[in-house]
Amino acid sequence: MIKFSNKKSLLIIIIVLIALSIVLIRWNFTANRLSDLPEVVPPTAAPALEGEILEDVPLIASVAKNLEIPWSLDFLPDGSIVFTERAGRVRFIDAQEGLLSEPLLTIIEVAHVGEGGLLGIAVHPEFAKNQFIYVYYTYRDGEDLANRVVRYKKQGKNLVDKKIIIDNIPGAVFHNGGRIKFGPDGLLYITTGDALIPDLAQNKNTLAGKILRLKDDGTKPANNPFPGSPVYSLGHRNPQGLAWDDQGRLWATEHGSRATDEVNLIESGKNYGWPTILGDEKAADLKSPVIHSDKETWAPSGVAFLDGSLFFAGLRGQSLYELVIEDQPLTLRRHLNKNFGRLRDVVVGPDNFLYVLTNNRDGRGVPTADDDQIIRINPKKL
Ligand SMILES: [Ca+2]
Repeated sequence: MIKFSNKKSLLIIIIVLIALSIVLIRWNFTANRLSDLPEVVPPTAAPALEGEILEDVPLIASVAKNLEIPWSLDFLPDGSIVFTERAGRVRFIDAQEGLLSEPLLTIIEVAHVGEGGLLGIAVHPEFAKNQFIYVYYTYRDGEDLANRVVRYKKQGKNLVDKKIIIDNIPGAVFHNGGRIKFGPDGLLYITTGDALIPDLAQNKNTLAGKILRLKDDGTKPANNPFPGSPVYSLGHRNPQGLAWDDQGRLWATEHGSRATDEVNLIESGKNYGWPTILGDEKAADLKSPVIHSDKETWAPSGVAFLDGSLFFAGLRGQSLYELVIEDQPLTLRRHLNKNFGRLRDVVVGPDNFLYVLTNNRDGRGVPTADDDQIIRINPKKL
């Protein structure tokens, strides 16, 4: 038995134990991490590569490193990449020049608090004509936090002509939603969180806990389900992913409560149940998810559709999940398990590769020297 001669040796033992725990926790987070990836330039606007060519390229390559909490990315018609960093920077990977060291824009009024900040980004489907880029961010509204969608015009290496598309979306330290995407109908879809007040999700008269739909200038489409309202669907807790499949159906990922993360098939005017039902629970006029994580936590964020599968980024799950929606029953596969830590977004590039954002610098993960990163995945080798 060890006898402690004095308080000093006890203190030394405590310090050693704390240091050992920190090393073990770090090791647990980083043991499976991959590094020294081959580096690639952004894709060109060339047509999608043929399958046989995809067979010859590596599974994983690095597009950009040493980023700070990137949240969302999108492609311009020439293959350049525009992406957000949560603190407020809109950054750019030029198809010719690569990653620009200076942001296109730093949005000063972004409130980078908790899970809030500069979140979603979307390039207008007719960017070649109008140079419009849209972002979603959290800002301070007096004592409160709120979220808005703003449109800019890209002019050279700057964003100019700010126009507010929608604002006063309730915000909070957590549950801000934040994904924005143009649908095949040319309309802008926006996910919003419940701003930590669950009942707001059931109230059609607030913008919290919804998927919203607007025209590109911020006006309301005449065929929205609730006349005069931007609300497209309701009853959401914290949806952060949107993708359309090859049949034009809209899918959304959503952070659940006590695990039970969801993948939902979104239909106009439907109610997705939060906070009335969870997991497999059913109720009249409420839609249950297509699949949920039960007791596991995926913490799903961005989602993309490719070749019969939905791919979604897992934060807590530290994985790229693949839901094969062509299969009946549905199959869920897990890729990149802990290889890159927490994942925030996944987008299909013009080359049909998957582009994935890591999210290891927000204080909830353990960053490696490369983090945060944009990595390119060859889906033919998954
Ligand atoms: Ca639900």
